[in-house]
Amino acid sequence: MAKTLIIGACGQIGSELSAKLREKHGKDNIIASDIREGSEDIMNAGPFEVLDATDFHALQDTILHYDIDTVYLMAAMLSGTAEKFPMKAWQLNMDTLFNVLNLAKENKISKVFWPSSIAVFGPTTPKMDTPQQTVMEPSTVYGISKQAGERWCEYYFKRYGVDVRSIRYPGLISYKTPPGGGTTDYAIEIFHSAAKGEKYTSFLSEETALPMMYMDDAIKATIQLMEADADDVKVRSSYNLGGISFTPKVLADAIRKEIPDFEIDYEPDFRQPIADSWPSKIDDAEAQKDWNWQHEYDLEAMVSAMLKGVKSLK
Ligand code: AKB
Repeated sequence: MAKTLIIGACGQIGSELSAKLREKHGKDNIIASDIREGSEDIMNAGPFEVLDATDFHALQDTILHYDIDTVYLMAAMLSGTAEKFPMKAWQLNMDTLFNVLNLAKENKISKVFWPSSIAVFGPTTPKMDTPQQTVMEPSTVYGISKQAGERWCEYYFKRYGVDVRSIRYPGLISYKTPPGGGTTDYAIEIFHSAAKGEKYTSFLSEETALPMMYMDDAIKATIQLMEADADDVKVRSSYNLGGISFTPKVLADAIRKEIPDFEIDYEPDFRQPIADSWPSKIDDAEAQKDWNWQHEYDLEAMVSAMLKGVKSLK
């Protein structure tokens, strides 16, 4: 069986993706890696490598050593942190992508997954039902790196035949591994406060609507896209992925259906202008048409899964 390398396997998406792929393909076929050691759950559940994917030779050595066929490049600096360290974010987000694309170009791997984001859109993009192809003038470092990355993915596909596939993730909501420095992180923090019986102070204003998705749906979409026939993958920049759309106020009201005395207040910070520049709701008709995408979790199902999950951590 061909082997798969996950870069950024200890992160929010990487950890759940590693677990799902190990369950599906057998633990020895999935090599998890990250820049540093992570939780025992990931490191002891199958092969694990400490790997800096900005180092081309270290990455190449790992790929040749394990005879890797497919790479999921999940390492990235997210929007909030990237605004604090612009050059570091650009370097991490772009160098890792070029390293992986160049190894694919040299036929050392045959398939690549690279995550893009709703951050590729900007203040001039239509906010409602944002189409696959539209105005894209991102105003954040993270968004600029993702938009450039999308252009490079498409270029490598057209020019060199690299089989690279990508999704523009909305804000992803999960409880198993904490997120790292995103603008949509409020939608996770809120559950931890609610489950502890604490008031939550949101760093986004009550009316800020953003596209979001429960992690199980995001993992399902990622694997479905990677398993699709190459001919069906028509978009080689990155696919829009919709999911659910809500504001902090709507989310707090949904939590109150299960925890009636839950309290929230609002103190918008530097992440508010980032959120204001992003779409409120995404149209994912192309993903539906090309590889039969359909999300499962609506707001109610997501809230109930999150509260159950967060409580189980205690
Ligand atoms: C972030 O908030 O930076 C990420 C994203 C939407 O890509 N969750």
